[in-house]
Amino acid sequence: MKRIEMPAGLPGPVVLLSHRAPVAFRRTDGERTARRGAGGLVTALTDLATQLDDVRWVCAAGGSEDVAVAEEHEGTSVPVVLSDEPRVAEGDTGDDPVVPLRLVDVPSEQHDRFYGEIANPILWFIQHGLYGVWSSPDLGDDEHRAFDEGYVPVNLAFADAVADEVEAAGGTALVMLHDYHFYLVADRVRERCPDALISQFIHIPWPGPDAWRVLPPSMRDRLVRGLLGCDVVAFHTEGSARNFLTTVQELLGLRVDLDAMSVEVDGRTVRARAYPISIDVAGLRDLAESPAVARKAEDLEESLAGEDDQLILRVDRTDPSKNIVRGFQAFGLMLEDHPELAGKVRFLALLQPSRQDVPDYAAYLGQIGAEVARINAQYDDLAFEPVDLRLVQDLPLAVAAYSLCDVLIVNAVADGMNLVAKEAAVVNRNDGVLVLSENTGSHQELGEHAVTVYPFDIRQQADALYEALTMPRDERRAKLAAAAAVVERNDIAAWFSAQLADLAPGDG
Ligand code: GDG
Repeated sequence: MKRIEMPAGLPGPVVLLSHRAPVAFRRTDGERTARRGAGGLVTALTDLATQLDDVRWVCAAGGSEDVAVAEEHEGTSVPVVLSDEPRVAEGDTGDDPVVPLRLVDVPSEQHDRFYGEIANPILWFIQHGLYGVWSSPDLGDDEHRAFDEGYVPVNLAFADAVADEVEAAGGTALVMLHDYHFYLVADRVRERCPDALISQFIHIPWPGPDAWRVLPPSMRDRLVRGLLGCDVVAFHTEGSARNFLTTVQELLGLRVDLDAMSVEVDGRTVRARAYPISIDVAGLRDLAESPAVARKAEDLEESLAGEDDQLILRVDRTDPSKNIVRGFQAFGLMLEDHPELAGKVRFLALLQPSRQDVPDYAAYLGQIGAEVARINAQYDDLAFEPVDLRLVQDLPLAVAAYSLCDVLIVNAVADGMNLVAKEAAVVNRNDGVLVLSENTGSHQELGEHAVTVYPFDIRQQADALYEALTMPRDERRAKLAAAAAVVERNDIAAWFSAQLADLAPGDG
């Protein structure tokens, strides 16, 4: 990643909080091993953390070996080398960056309630508009218990770990909290550390106030109040930032200023801001040129039948918010409309099974398989199946497919940003066309260089796929170049720098 500009005057150190850890310890054949944590956010935060002179990182202990490491350090921070070969730092570590990690362990039953019953199903569903409220959710004793005995105490445990780190640094720090798991952290940290500068980045959409009325005031007011402990509450889009402030106004009755995008709370100003997240362009291009990706690309090219054949791609977690089933339905409809394309177009879906402990997610994966089987059965006389569904976790394969595809479809019902669209734009070398949902954050930056889709309209998505597949080469090339330029301008370093600049004294 490019260097991040640190503006003058920020209080040190930086204290980061994310649910996922940048390293996962395991015990294999009696030996302790460690590997880097998965996921784009953790990778980006690792790049940030390793550039900062004074940083501490609070995150969840993910397994028993993480807990063992934390216990060996008596619950205090563990110095960890965050390189390609991560390890607990011992002795002289040379130039390798060492980051103190505070691995927070909470009782597993509490954690399951916090994560598997509130954050992932309920908050995720509300914030992506996934409920059909005539039938769900039903909030009964289990959900109330999950909130009171899971989400609340787990948030307080993480808040106390963050506050301990701030206090250990003398009470002033820049605290950067991440995501929907931790809505109750900021006001607790504020209580204990009134001089800390606190921001929270929310990576998923923030809907308007009415969406939050799915929850009773005892839950929703508490969540919103918790966030008001921040100095800055940050989102991917202006729309989410505005929705946050109108939620504050409608649910809590506070007067907000939509021109200044702020609200006064207990004599403090809380700002709502938008910073569209992006990717490490150079890092991704390096990966795209690696032997591992080249091998995957060769395999893929071999599996594509003829010279003129075209490839539609999607890369997603099997999350209902990604709208995978409607995407297949649209593809099926397009083939019915244009039978001449059957046997010429393949739809490669690289899907990572996600959150299979949540019943709606398990059912969704079943629906995906059924829809693919339905379409493929209609064309069983072709040389290849129209839909090539692969349930895999294989980043080199995904990047190889980004580089080769003719069309990338991202038709999410709602998506905070969607990094897949940005990644494909910078590594595609086939004048690929982006078919992009209007409900993604990335549509705000890339929409004019994409074919827009309306995620509930299957007819329109079928027509959009056809338009993308038949678009003249020149137009394809121009759109892709323009999309790539947008991503290059606003890369991940720019995302961090903009936030840090706004947090520095004098802004506001
Ligand atoms: C949340 C928000 C927001 C893909 N296949 C593999 C793999 N990937 C990587 C992609 C990409 C990431 O996963 C997916 O990122 P998205 O942004 O598309 O989606 P979410 O997971 O839902 O992320 C989203 C994001 O947070 C950041 O703020 O954009 O709106 O929902 O980077 O390359 N990674 C690995 N193996 C794969 O097979 N390891």
